[in-house]
Amino acid sequence: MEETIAAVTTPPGEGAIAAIRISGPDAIAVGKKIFSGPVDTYLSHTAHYGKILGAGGESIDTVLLLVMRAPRSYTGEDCVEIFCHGGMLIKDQILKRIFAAGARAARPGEFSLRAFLNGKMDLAQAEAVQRVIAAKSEWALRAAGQQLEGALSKKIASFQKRLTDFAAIVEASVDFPEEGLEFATPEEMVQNLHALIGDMRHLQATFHEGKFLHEGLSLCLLGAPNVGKSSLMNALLGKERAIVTEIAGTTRDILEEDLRFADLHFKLIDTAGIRQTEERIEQEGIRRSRQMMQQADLILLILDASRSLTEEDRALMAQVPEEKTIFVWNKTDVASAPERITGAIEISAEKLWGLDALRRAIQDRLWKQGTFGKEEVLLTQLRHYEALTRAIGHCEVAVQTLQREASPEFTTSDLRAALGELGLIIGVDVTEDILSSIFSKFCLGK
Ligand SMILES: Nc1nc2c(ncn2[C@@H]2O[C@H](COP(=O)(O)OP(=O)(O)OP(=O)(O)O)[C@@H](O)[C@H]2O)c(=O)[nH]1
Ligand SMILES: [Mg+2]
Repeated sequence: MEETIAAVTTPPGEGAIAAIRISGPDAIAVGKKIFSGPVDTYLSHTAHYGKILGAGGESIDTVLLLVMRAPRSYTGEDCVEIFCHGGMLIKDQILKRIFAAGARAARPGEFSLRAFLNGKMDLAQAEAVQRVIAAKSEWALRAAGQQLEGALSKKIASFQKRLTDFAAIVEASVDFPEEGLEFATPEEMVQNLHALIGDMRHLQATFHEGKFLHEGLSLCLLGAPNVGKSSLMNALLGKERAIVTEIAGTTRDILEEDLRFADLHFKLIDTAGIRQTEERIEQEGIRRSRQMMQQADLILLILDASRSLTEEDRALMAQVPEEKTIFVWNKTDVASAPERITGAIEISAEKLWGLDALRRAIQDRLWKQGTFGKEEVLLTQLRHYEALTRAIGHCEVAVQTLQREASPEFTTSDLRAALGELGLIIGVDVTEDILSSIFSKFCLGK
């Protein structure tokens, strides 16, 4: 028998109204013990005005109480929700009454875990709940909302169906080898499987954008000393975050700030200017700048238009990974260099010139890079990405076996392994450990 659990579902602190959820087989009985009205007689999905009573029958608060009977509730269990005044003391006292009446405190994510276990949603949908709550941009919210509504689950289910059908053909041709050719030739099978792998890869490739939506994309300001990296950081943020001086080598450490524009969410990173130096602190800063060059999702390589390109500039231009770099020509307000770099965005961090063009260039780069911004199902969770990657691996082994042996029977175990991996995404045969690692990251009360 499941225990009955309860928690405040609204944020901590004071507010006008707070909500408390009680869920489990005794939810109605618990509600009846603490409420002024006959909770056990209330119809499902009805709201009732009354009082929460203390142990001695005194009134603790005037509330609205909502009854939702199983299975028509978030968790799929009997649920009672209490909307009380949002004072800390009131919430505490009501919770104490609820615990005294037979419920225990819900753990983080426990309501959603029960919703999953009771079949109200699959695992990918349950994971989306927290993403919807945590979404920091409209795009992130849209992707999480799609996942919550089951778009990803449907896609995974369609892969599963194709694999199952395929495995059935393979098994039939193993069981009835003489008629095997009637089901499918090995060439046809390879072709089918290739098509499926292609579609799975397509979904796999959306992970970069999906991850970006959730975590924010790292946007790194890189360049030689004194070119205006920190000035640009401040200009983009609209505040004096980083120290700016005319001394080369001002920034020593990595600075990181949240940046939002055009419904997108970035981690903007300022770095130490890269040059040869004997100074130990600066050397360490430069080492970190170089590390960022590798790790960042997108690089703005800043060049100084008030002087000619130096050896250092040219070396950096050659070193940065081209596919993720945008050249930025700064200090165009005092431009003296006759050179121009094709494709570079011309700005002045000091005069705030060209910032819109720079933002547009960043957006364009993202759009060009992938499926981002299109109406597609995105893979946003590492757990899903890893399972899908393993599934693809198993399918590829199956293709190789088919091609080598020209006999399908060796492929069935690989196909089954691939099916197993896909199942993990939507929550078939997942272990307790996986579940607890997923749901423990949820907010308390969700
Ligand atoms: N005229 C002009 N000066 C600028 C512009 N941007 C930055 N500067 C000046 O250039 C100098 C260096 O700017 P910073 O932003 O500190 O440069 P940085 O690249 O962060 O330098 P390090 O941290 O030392 O690597 C400062 O004196 C800024 O005022 C610009 O657009 N126009
Ligand atoms: Mg700096």
